[in-house]
Amino acid sequence: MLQEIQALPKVELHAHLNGSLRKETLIEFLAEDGKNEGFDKDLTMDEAFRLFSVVHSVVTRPDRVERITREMLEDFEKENTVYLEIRTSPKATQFMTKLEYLNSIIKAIREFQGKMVTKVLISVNRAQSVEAAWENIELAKNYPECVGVEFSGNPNIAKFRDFLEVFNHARDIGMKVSIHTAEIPDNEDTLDIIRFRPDRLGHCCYLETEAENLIIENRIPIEICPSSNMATMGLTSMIDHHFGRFYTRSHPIAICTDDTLLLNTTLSKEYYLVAETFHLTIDDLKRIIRESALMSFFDWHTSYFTQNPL
Ligand code: 6MZ
Repeated sequence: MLQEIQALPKVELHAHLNGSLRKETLIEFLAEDGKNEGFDKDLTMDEAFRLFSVVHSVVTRPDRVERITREMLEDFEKENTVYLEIRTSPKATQFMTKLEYLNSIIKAIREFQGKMVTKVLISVNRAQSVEAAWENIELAKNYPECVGVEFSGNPNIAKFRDFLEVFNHARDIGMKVSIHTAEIPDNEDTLDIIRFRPDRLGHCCYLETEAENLIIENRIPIEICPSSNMATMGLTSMIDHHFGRFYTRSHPIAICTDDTLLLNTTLSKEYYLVAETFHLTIDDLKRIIRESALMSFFDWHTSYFTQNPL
Protein backbone atom coordinates (compact mmCIF):
# COMPACT_ATOMS: atom_id res chain seq x y z
CA MET A 1 0.00 0.00 0.00
CA LEU A 2 2.93 2.36 0.67
CA GLN A 3 3.75 2.24 -3.03
CA GLU A 4 0.17 3.09 -3.98
CA ILE A 5 0.27 6.00 -1.55
CA GLN A 6 3.56 7.19 -3.01
CA ALA A 7 1.92 7.27 -6.44
CA LEU A 8 -0.98 9.44 -5.27
CA PRO A 9 -0.67 13.18 -5.94
CA LYS A 10 -0.41 14.69 -2.47
CA VAL A 11 -0.63 18.00 -0.67
CA GLU A 12 1.72 19.16 2.11
CA LEU A 13 0.47 22.05 4.21
CA HIS A 14 2.60 21.86 7.36
CA ALA A 15 6.36 21.52 6.83
CA HIS A 16 9.01 23.66 8.55
CA LEU A 17 12.03 24.41 6.37
CA ASN A 18 14.68 23.94 9.04
CA GLY A 19 12.99 20.78 10.25
CA SER A 20 12.88 19.28 6.77
CA LEU A 21 16.46 19.29 5.58
CA ARG A 22 18.30 16.10 4.69
CA LYS A 23 20.23 14.46 7.51
CA GLU A 24 23.28 14.07 5.21
CA THR A 25 23.19 17.78 4.45
CA LEU A 26 23.11 18.65 8.14
CA ILE A 27 26.02 16.29 8.79
CA GLU A 28 27.93 17.90 5.92
CA PHE A 29 27.32 21.44 7.23
CA LEU A 30 28.33 20.44 10.77
CA ALA A 31 31.55 18.88 9.47
CA GLU A 32 32.33 21.91 7.31
CA ASP A 33 31.93 24.15 10.34
CA GLY A 34 33.94 21.82 12.58
CA LYS A 35 30.95 21.18 14.84
CA ASN A 36 30.28 17.90 16.55
CA GLU A 37 26.64 17.42 17.54
CA GLY A 38 24.61 14.27 18.17
CA PHE A 39 20.99 14.19 17.07
CA ASP A 40 19.70 10.69 17.40
CA LYS A 41 18.10 10.81 20.82
CA ASP A 42 14.43 10.30 21.73
CA LEU A 43 12.32 13.13 20.46
CA THR A 44 10.95 14.91 23.52
CA MET A 45 9.74 18.47 22.99
CA ASP A 46 12.92 19.84 24.62
CA GLU A 47 15.16 17.64 22.49
CA ALA A 48 13.32 18.78 19.35
CA PHE A 49 13.97 22.41 20.19
CA ARG A 50 17.65 21.67 20.95
CA LEU A 51 17.90 20.08 17.50
CA PHE A 52 16.43 23.15 15.85
CA SER A 53 19.15 25.27 17.42
CA VAL A 54 21.77 22.84 16.05
CA VAL A 55 20.27 23.23 12.56
CA HIS A 56 20.04 27.00 12.94
CA SER A 57 23.70 27.15 14.03
CA VAL A 58 24.80 25.94 10.58
CA VAL A 59 22.08 27.22 8.22
CA THR A 60 23.58 30.67 8.49
CA ARG A 61 24.46 31.60 4.91
CA PRO A 62 22.32 32.36 1.84
CA ASP A 63 23.86 29.48 -0.18
CA ARG A 64 22.95 26.98 2.52
CA VAL A 65 19.41 28.34 2.81
CA GLU A 66 19.03 28.04 -0.95
CA ARG A 67 20.43 24.51 -0.91
CA ILE A 68 18.17 23.18 1.86
CA THR A 69 15.16 24.72 0.12
CA ARG A 70 16.10 23.15 -3.22
CA GLU A 71 16.62 19.76 -1.57
CA MET A 72 13.35 20.03 0.30
CA LEU A 73 11.55 20.71 -3.00
CA GLU A 74 13.29 17.74 -4.63
CA ASP A 75 12.37 15.45 -1.73
CA PHE A 76 8.70 16.45 -1.74
CA GLU A 77 8.48 16.25 -5.54
CA LYS A 78 9.87 12.71 -5.28
CA GLU A 79 6.97 11.90 -2.95
CA ASN A 80 4.60 13.02 -5.69
CA THR A 81 3.59 16.13 -3.77
CA VAL A 82 1.75 18.43 -6.17
CA TYR A 83 1.30 21.38 -3.82
CA LEU A 84 3.66 22.36 -0.99
CA GLU A 85 3.50 25.11 1.58
CA ILE A 86 6.91 25.67 3.21
CA ARG A 87 6.86 27.53 6.49
CA THR A 88 9.85 29.27 7.99
CA SER A 89 10.81 32.13 10.23
CA PRO A 90 13.17 34.65 8.59
CA LYS A 91 16.60 34.74 10.23
CA ALA A 92 19.40 37.27 10.35
CA THR A 93 22.93 36.01 11.04
CA GLN A 94 26.40 37.50 10.69
CA PHE A 95 26.33 36.34 7.04
CA MET A 96 22.81 37.41 5.95
CA THR A 97 19.85 39.64 6.64
CA LYS A 98 16.29 38.38 7.00
CA LEU A 99 15.64 39.70 3.50
CA GLU A 100 18.60 37.73 2.08
CA TYR A 101 17.36 34.64 3.93
CA LEU A 102 13.95 34.93 2.27
CA ASN A 103 15.43 35.85 -1.12
CA SER A 104 17.39 32.58 -1.06
CA ILE A 105 14.23 30.57 -0.44
CA ILE A 106 12.30 32.37 -3.15
CA LYS A 107 15.21 31.94 -5.59
CA ALA A 108 15.24 28.17 -5.01
CA ILE A 109 11.47 28.02 -5.52
CA ARG A 110 11.55 30.08 -8.72
CA GLU A 111 14.43 28.08 -10.20
CA PHE A 112 12.93 24.70 -9.31
CA GLN A 113 12.35 22.58 -12.39
CA GLY A 114 9.67 20.24 -11.01
CA LYS A 115 5.91 20.33 -11.50
CA MET A 116 4.99 20.97 -7.88
CA VAL A 117 3.41 24.31 -6.93
CA THR A 118 5.22 25.78 -3.90
CA LYS A 119 4.17 28.64 -1.64
CA VAL A 120 5.59 30.06 1.57
CA LEU A 121 4.12 30.79 4.99
CA ILE A 122 6.11 33.21 7.09
CA SER A 123 6.52 31.96 10.64
CA VAL A 124 6.22 34.01 13.76
CA ASN A 125 8.31 32.27 16.38
CA ARG A 126 6.58 32.63 19.75
CA ALA A 127 9.95 32.46 21.51
CA GLN A 128 10.98 35.69 19.81
CA SER A 129 9.80 39.26 20.36
CA VAL A 130 6.64 40.91 19.07
CA GLU A 131 8.93 43.34 17.20
CA ALA A 132 10.48 40.41 15.34
CA ALA A 133 6.96 39.25 14.46
CA TRP A 134 6.09 42.66 12.98
CA GLU A 135 9.32 42.59 10.96
CA ASN A 136 8.46 39.16 9.56
CA ILE A 137 4.99 40.21 8.45
CA GLU A 138 6.47 43.24 6.70
CA LEU A 139 8.91 40.98 4.84
CA ALA A 140 6.12 38.69 3.70
CA LYS A 141 4.63 41.56 1.69
CA ASN A 142 7.63 41.47 -0.70
CA TYR A 143 6.82 38.18 -2.38
CA PRO A 144 3.75 36.83 -4.17
CA GLU A 145 4.89 33.38 -3.02
CA CYS A 146 4.18 34.30 0.61
CA VAL A 147 0.50 33.47 0.91
CA GLY A 148 0.18 33.32 4.66
CA VAL A 149 1.64 33.54 8.11
CA GLU A 150 1.82 31.03 10.91
CA PHE A 151 2.54 30.90 14.64
CA SER A 152 4.91 28.27 16.00
CA GLY A 153 7.93 27.74 18.25
CA ASN A 154 8.34 26.37 21.74
CA PRO A 155 4.78 26.23 23.16
CA ASN A 156 6.08 26.64 26.70
CA ILE A 157 7.10 30.18 25.83
CA ALA A 158 4.66 33.13 25.48
CA LYS A 159 0.98 33.19 24.56
CA PHE A 160 -0.91 33.71 21.31
CA ARG A 161 -2.59 36.73 22.96
CA ASP A 162 0.79 38.55 23.06
CA PHE A 163 0.87 38.46 19.24
CA LEU A 164 -2.82 39.08 18.55
CA GLU A 165 -2.31 42.53 17.04
CA VAL A 166 0.29 41.19 14.62
CA PHE A 167 -2.05 38.48 13.37
CA ASN A 168 -5.00 40.86 13.13
CA HIS A 169 -2.84 43.03 10.89
CA ALA A 170 -1.69 40.06 8.82
CA ARG A 171 -5.30 39.15 8.21
CA ASP A 172 -6.20 42.76 7.39
CA ILE A 173 -3.60 42.84 4.62
CA GLY A 174 -4.96 39.64 3.09
CA MET A 175 -2.66 37.01 4.54
CA LYS A 176 -4.10 33.64 5.50
CA VAL A 177 -3.29 32.50 9.03
CA SER A 178 -2.43 29.11 10.52
CA ILE A 179 -1.74 28.73 14.25
CA HIS A 180 -0.02 25.94 16.16
CA THR A 181 -2.64 25.01 18.72
CA ALA A 182 -2.70 22.99 21.95
CA GLU A 183 0.73 21.41 21.68
CA ILE A 184 0.69 21.48 25.46
CA PRO A 185 -2.39 21.49 27.68
CA ASP A 186 -3.23 25.21 27.86
CA ASN A 187 -6.96 25.70 27.47
CA GLU A 188 -6.84 29.47 27.86
CA ASP A 189 -4.33 29.88 25.01
CA THR A 190 -6.29 27.38 22.89
CA LEU A 191 -9.57 29.28 23.38
CA ASP A 192 -7.85 32.59 22.53
CA ILE A 193 -6.63 31.03 19.29
CA ILE A 194 -10.03 29.61 18.36
CA ARG A 195 -11.74 32.96 19.08
CA PHE A 196 -9.37 34.55 16.54
CA ARG A 197 -10.80 32.10 13.96
CA PRO A 198 -7.58 31.21 12.11
CA ASP A 199 -7.93 29.82 8.60
CA ARG A 200 -6.27 26.64 9.85
CA LEU A 201 -5.02 25.12 13.09
CA GLY A 202 -1.88 23.03 13.51
CA HIS A 203 -1.63 19.89 15.67
CA CYS A 204 -4.48 20.32 18.24
CA CYS A 205 -3.02 17.64 20.51
CA TYR A 206 -4.45 18.59 23.90
CA LEU A 207 -8.00 19.84 23.39
CA GLU A 208 -10.58 20.09 26.13
CA THR A 209 -14.15 19.28 25.12
CA GLU A 210 -15.27 22.92 24.79
CA ALA A 211 -12.36 23.75 22.48
CA GLU A 212 -12.85 20.61 20.39
CA ASN A 213 -16.56 21.35 19.97
CA LEU A 214 -15.86 24.95 18.95
CA ILE A 215 -13.38 23.79 16.31
CA ILE A 216 -15.90 21.32 14.92
CA GLU A 217 -18.85 23.74 15.02
CA ASN A 218 -16.81 26.38 13.19
CA ARG A 219 -15.26 23.83 10.84
CA ILE A 220 -11.74 25.23 11.34
CA PRO A 221 -9.49 22.90 9.30
CA ILE A 222 -6.70 21.07 11.14
CA GLU A 223 -3.21 20.17 9.94
CA ILE A 224 -2.50 16.79 11.52
CA CYS A 225 1.12 15.64 11.76
CA PRO A 226 0.78 12.00 12.86
CA SER A 227 4.37 11.07 13.87
CA SER A 228 5.10 14.48 15.30
CA ASN A 229 1.90 14.52 17.35
CA MET A 230 2.60 11.00 18.64
CA ALA A 231 6.03 12.19 19.79
CA THR A 232 4.55 15.31 21.40
CA MET A 233 1.94 13.30 23.28
CA GLY A 234 4.15 10.27 23.94
CA LEU A 235 1.68 7.93 22.20
CA THR A 236 2.81 4.41 21.43
CA SER A 237 -0.04 3.78 18.97
CA MET A 238 -1.64 6.02 16.36
CA ILE A 239 -5.02 4.59 17.36
CA ASP A 240 -5.04 6.99 20.35
CA HIS A 241 -4.39 10.00 18.10
CA HIS A 242 -7.17 12.61 17.72
CA PHE A 243 -7.28 11.98 13.94
CA GLY A 244 -9.97 9.35 14.58
CA ARG A 245 -12.23 11.72 16.50
CA PHE A 246 -12.11 14.37 13.77
CA TYR A 247 -12.24 11.97 10.83
CA THR A 248 -15.37 10.22 12.04
CA ARG A 249 -17.05 13.62 12.33
CA SER A 250 -16.07 14.51 8.72
CA HIS A 251 -13.98 17.45 9.90
CA PRO A 252 -11.57 19.01 7.34
CA ILE A 253 -8.12 17.51 7.97
CA ALA A 254 -4.79 17.57 6.16
CA ILE A 255 -2.13 14.92 6.81
CA CYS A 256 1.31 16.54 7.05
CA THR A 257 4.92 15.82 8.02
CA ASP A 258 5.93 18.77 10.26
CA ASP A 259 9.68 18.02 10.35
CA THR A 260 10.86 15.15 8.14
CA LEU A 261 14.41 15.34 9.53
CA LEU A 262 13.46 15.13 13.17
CA LEU A 263 10.79 12.52 12.66
CA ASN A 264 12.66 10.55 10.03
CA THR A 265 9.54 10.47 7.89
CA THR A 266 8.04 11.28 4.49
CA LEU A 267 4.58 12.43 3.46
CA SER A 268 3.77 8.95 2.11
CA LYS A 269 4.82 7.35 5.40
CA GLU A 270 2.51 9.68 7.31
CA TYR A 271 -0.42 8.75 5.06
CA TYR A 272 0.47 5.10 5.44
CA LEU A 273 0.54 5.34 9.22
CA VAL A 274 -2.97 6.82 9.22
CA ALA A 275 -4.32 4.39 6.60
CA GLU A 276 -2.96 1.34 8.38
CA THR A 277 -4.19 2.38 11.81
CA PHE A 278 -7.69 3.46 10.81
CA HIS A 279 -8.16 0.89 8.00
CA LEU A 280 -8.56 3.49 5.27
CA THR A 281 -8.70 2.56 1.60
CA ILE A 282 -6.97 4.38 -1.24
CA ASP A 283 -10.34 5.95 -2.05
CA ASP A 284 -10.60 7.25 1.52
CA LEU A 285 -7.13 8.76 1.15
CA LYS A 286 -8.07 10.37 -2.15
CA ARG A 287 -11.00 12.01 -0.39
CA ILE A 288 -8.68 13.32 2.33
CA ILE A 289 -6.29 14.67 -0.31
CA ARG A 290 -9.10 16.37 -2.21
CA GLU A 291 -10.42 17.96 0.97
CA SER A 292 -6.99 19.02 2.18
CA ALA A 293 -6.38 20.68 -1.19
CA LEU A 294 -9.34 22.93 -0.36
CA MET A 295 -7.49 23.97 2.80
CA SER A 296 -4.58 25.40 0.74
CA PHE A 297 -3.80 29.08 1.12
CA PHE A 298 -3.41 29.41 -2.65
CA ASP A 299 -5.98 28.36 -5.22
CA TRP A 300 -4.14 25.80 -7.35
CA HIS A 301 -6.60 22.93 -6.92
CA THR A 302 -9.43 24.25 -9.05
CA SER A 303 -7.50 23.88 -12.27
CA TYR A 304 -5.34 20.97 -11.08
CA PHE A 305 -8.18 18.57 -10.37
CA THR A 306 -10.03 19.48 -13.55
CA GLN A 307 -6.96 18.44 -15.55
CA ASN A 308 -5.94 15.54 -13.29
CA PRO A 309 -9.02 13.98 -11.71
CA LEU A 310 -8.04 11.96 -8.64
C1 6MZ B 1 6.40 24.06 17.38
C2 6MZ B 1 7.86 23.92 15.63
C3 6MZ B 1 7.62 22.53 15.51
O1 6MZ B 1 11.30 28.25 10.90
O2 6MZ B 1 13.68 27.64 11.29
N1 6MZ B 1 8.76 24.23 14.70
N2 6MZ B 1 7.24 24.67 16.55
N3 6MZ B 1 6.13 22.73 17.34
C4 6MZ B 1 6.72 21.94 16.42
N4 6MZ B 1 6.45 20.59 16.35
C5 6MZ B 1 6.24 19.77 17.46
N5 6MZ B 1 8.36 22.06 14.50
C6 6MZ B 1 9.05 23.12 14.01
O3 6MZ B 1 11.94 25.83 11.11
C7 6MZ B 1 12.21 25.36 12.42
C8 6MZ B 1 11.32 26.05 13.42
O4 6MZ B 1 9.97 25.63 13.25
C9 6MZ B 1 9.28 25.60 14.49
C10 6MZ B 1 10.31 25.94 15.57
O5 6MZ B 1 10.17 27.30 15.89
C11 6MZ B 1 11.64 25.70 14.86
O6 6MZ B 1 12.66 26.51 15.38
P1 6MZ B 1 12.39 27.28 10.58
O7 6MZ B 1 12.58 27.06 9.13
